[in-house]
Amino acid sequence: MKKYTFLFYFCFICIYTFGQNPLVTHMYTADPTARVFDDKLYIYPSHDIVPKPGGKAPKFCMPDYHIFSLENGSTWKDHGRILDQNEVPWGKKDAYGMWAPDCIKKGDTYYYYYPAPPEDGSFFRRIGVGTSKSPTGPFKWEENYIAGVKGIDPGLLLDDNGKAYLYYGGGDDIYVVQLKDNMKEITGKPIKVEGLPSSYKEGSFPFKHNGVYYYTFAHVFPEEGYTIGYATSDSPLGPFTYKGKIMDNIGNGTNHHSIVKYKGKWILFYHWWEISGYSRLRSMRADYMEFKEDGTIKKVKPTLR
Ligand code: FUB
Repeated sequence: MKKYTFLFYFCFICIYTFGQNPLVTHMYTADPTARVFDDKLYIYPSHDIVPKPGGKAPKFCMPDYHIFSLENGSTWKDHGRILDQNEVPWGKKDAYGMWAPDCIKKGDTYYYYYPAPPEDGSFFRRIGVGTSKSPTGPFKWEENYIAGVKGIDPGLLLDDNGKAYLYYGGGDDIYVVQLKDNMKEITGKPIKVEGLPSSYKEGSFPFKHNGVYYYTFAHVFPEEGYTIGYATSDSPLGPFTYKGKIMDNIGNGTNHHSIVKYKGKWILFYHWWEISGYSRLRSMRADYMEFKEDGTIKKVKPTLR
């Protein structure tokens, strides 16, 4: 191999260990929760579809969930549909409301959390959970939603001491609650996440870095629209201190993200709508993210077209 060819491939591998943006093009994917399990990168996104002609389109048309894994550092493998809206034991049928999910591993079990509209048709979503011995399923779905929890966008944190926390909700109703060891029930009452800016909107994603708890989220500024921001705390239960933006607004509509360390580098996963040109048919993407020495996060400049 010639010297320059080698250099080209070396740089390519260094720059893109997560594939090319948008990450998949055969379907619309949004709200990407990335997770690294046993050194392998997975994404647990939601799925936007085009509403049927003449059908009543809900705000977002989201019928099911797929899981993706990164193969050979470049290709995202679609492991197929793992849950359809009409298979949710406690869910409203044909509601097209399968919003942002999350998945974590505790011991040798994977726990998949997802919000869906409940059978009684009430406005607030409930959060269901399924378990599997594999990161790509199949999952065994619990018959009932997690009691005591109402809201969207579950974000999970498994602390070093084995305690797990569920963050969820949108607008002013953003909560955190500890889970029991079985990961399917809460212990104690959910408490409001304190210290967030009033611009807080949705999209919880908590993680821990160098002993600090980072709580990241989407916030909306009237003059700018959706941006991704973060706050930190010395406790998973807060209160948090707002630290600023991770990403500026990249157009109208939503943004929803996750952050993982993979092969020694931090990656921010988020979504945009470069394929459809329509904010309700989104495509997941990723860009590298860096911390400054003081633990604050450098703003990410998305590699848009
Ligand atoms: O994808 C549906 C909803 O839009 C998500 O739950 C929010 O975070 C926003 O991305």
